[in-house]
Amino acid sequence: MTILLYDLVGRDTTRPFSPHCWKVVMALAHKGLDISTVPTRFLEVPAVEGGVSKTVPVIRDGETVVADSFDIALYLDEAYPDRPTLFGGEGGKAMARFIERWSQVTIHPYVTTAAIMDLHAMQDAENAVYFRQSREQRLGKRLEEVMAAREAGLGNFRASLEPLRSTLFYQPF
Ligand SMILES: N[C@@H](CCC(=O)N[C@@H](CS)C(=O)NCC(=O)O)C(=O)O
Repeated sequence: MTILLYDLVGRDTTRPFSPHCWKVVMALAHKGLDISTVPTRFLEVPAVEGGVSKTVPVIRDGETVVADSFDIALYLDEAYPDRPTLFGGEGGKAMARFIERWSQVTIHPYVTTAAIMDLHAMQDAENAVYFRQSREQRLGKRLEEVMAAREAGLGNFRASLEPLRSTLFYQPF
């Protein structure tokens, strides 16, 4: 059965931009499951599947609806044990959760602020207003000020990637 993925897009519906939705696309590909995407703009997220989540990704698999990229991965491994595994057991789940948290706490904040004006430019007029308001409220600054701090934050961000650089010494990815 085809799994439906609500995938975040801007003005260009062929260019989904949410890394959390990308993770689900990759998980579905790894498991060899068929996927059909529903291009979803920011302002459409609250109505997805009757308001099941404030964020995407959300999937529908038959009667089952699951939100949150990690929960979706857990669901896929449990629902499709005959397909290639995503976690390879409990140890893999714990390690994947650590990587997910590390990425959210260390990589995500800088990358999203560094790309903030590009993300804003990708939205249609209505969604651009929502994006600016919600992000400026969250960050306590104008988007232009967030953008202006990008260069100053680059050195620290590069240094924070050292665990990845050092891992690449031992293995290709
Ligand atoms: N923990 C969630 C985070 C998902 C998330 O933050 N999604 C963002 C897009 S990348 C979203 O839907 N934001 C809606 C909004 O800001 O209104 C997951 O991994 O699925």
